[in-house]
Amino acid sequence: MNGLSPHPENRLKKTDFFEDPTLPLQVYIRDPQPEFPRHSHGFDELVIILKGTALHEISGLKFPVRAGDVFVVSQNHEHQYLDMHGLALANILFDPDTLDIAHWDIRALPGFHVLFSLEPAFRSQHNFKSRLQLSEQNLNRIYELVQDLTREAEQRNPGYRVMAKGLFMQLAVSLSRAYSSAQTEESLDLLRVGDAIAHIETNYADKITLDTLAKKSHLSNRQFTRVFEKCIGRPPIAHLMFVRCRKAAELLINTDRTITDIAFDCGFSDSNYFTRCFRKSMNKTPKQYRNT
Ligand code: RM4
Ligand code: NI
Repeated sequence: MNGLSPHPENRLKKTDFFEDPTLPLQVYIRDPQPEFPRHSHGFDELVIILKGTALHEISGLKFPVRAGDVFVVSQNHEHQYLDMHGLALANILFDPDTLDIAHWDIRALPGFHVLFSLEPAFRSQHNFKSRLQLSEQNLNRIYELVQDLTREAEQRNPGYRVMAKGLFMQLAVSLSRAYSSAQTEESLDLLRVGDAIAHIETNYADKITLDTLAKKSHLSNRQFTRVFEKCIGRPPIAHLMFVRCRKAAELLINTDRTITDIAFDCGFSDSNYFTRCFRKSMNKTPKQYRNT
């Protein structure tokens, strides 16, 4: 079972659940969470369990959840809450493409990669032991942010979209930071991989080899490559090249530096090789990219 919905009729649509079509975000406080049939969504769901317990069935497996648990239900994954006892949760629906949260230095946080991509991908292998669990104190603080976000989205005062996105980003960073103090073996494994991904984001301009990355994650080169490809969709060095090209694209648009200088700034030691890589990732040569 791959967890993808075999029943498209149970796939919740953005247009039915996002009350404001101009905001790629929607908060629902389910207190209590009512019975709700198994479903998937055309959006992602950030779930914060506020009270009580339940059995969470996701991708065909069942995991107990309780107050303080935080996890992301990615698009197209089928899920359902069973055996609920006083379950209350904050459900933050978001459209990952429009909201585009993976920017700026949030990418330098290992916990961010874990929370939004690694944990959802490895959940079933880890029996959900790698989920984020907030202390009571952290949960209260996070809940305050959720309430601010709800208020902004409901009142729609001028500037509410920026405020809503800002608050969502603040939530994402706070949760990502909280993940760094996770203790289970499974979480530590994911944090190591998250650390390698964050390392690429911050050190792309320097020499980085597969050996350095695998060592950072305490895995063999083979294991690291397998885990990495499973989460990110490309092998580590191909991802490094992609990140370098993404940075180069920014510099091409925002600066007057020459193409050769940009190649060096982004960690390429040869500008012909840079041009080849760039064309592969962006479907344009650096020159064409700059001129469009
Ligand atoms: C439900 C339940 C589901 C969520 C919908 C939007 O009450 O929490 O998981 O997808 O709301
Ligand atoms: Ni759902």
